[in-house]
Amino acid sequence: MTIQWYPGHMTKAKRQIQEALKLVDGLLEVVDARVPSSSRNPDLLELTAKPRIIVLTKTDLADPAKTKEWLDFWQSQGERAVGVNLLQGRGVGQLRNVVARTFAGSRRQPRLLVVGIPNVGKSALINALTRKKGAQVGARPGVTRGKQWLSGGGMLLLDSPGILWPRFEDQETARRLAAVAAIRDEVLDQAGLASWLLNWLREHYPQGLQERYGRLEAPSALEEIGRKRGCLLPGGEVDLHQAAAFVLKDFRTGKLGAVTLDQSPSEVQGCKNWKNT
Ligand SMILES: Nc1nc2c(ncn2[C@@H]2O[C@H](COP(=O)(O)OP(=O)(O)OP(=O)(O)O)[C@@H](O)[C@H]2O)c(=O)[nH]1
Ligand SMILES: [Mg+2]
Repeated sequence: MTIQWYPGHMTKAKRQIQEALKLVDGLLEVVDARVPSSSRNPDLLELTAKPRIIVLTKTDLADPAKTKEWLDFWQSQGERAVGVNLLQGRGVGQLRNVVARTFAGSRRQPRLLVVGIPNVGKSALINALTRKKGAQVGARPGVTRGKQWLSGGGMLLLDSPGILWPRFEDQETARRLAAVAAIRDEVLDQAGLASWLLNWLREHYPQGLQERYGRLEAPSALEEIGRKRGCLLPGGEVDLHQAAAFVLKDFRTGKLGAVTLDQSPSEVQGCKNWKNT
């Protein structure tokens, strides 16, 4: 299974982002807390020297200890970084304060470009900050297509389409991004992805798996779950595609527990994503 997704609209969006950077005072780099290092787009890091705030979204779905480690790590590197849970509005006040501090002294209200990979919550973040529902939000990647200015809460925010990069350096990163739904499911081998995820969870977060599916003993966890859940084809064989969709949905909605797929900063060695931060 090789995962690759770089549709034409992302090339266009990258150009638009480069143009938009000239118009703004800084950027909010939106990163998914379940993949704090894999979801930072190496292409974006090189775009500008303007002030940047890293916003770690979906902290409700991530391992809290790892979230803290990543935030502490970035702060120790001199970055501004805030964690948010946009479903409950947690961390949004703190982010507002960081924005206010960063742009204190500026005569106009800050204009910020919101960037990140698909489906990390860029539009949801804009709605939370502006206290409006101006930006379209959706549980699949590729919802925002054009750029759109939205104002409120004392700032002017520019929403942008999520972009990935043309080639993933390693498929482990690609799989993690696919697991958090940053890559369209239609271009994936979902059964392969779900099997990989289940094996990984068995090793790293077995408790959530057991609570949801009971004890798993068969060599293929995906098949066992499919059988337990009655995802069967007419002949009685397990419908692996249906079972995979089920498992991925459970993972993405937090039913398998709060999980961070990336290692902690202390465990990552020579990571491309932050060597130049
Ligand atoms: N659990 C949880 N879900 C969130 C959070 N923030 C956003 N979401 C959900 O994530 C999904 C994607 O949100 P969007 O705001 O559309 O993401 P986006 O980054 O704008 O996506 P694109 O425009 O497709 O690139 C939606 O289903 C949101 O409800 C969060 O903090 N926690
Ligand atoms: Mg969007």
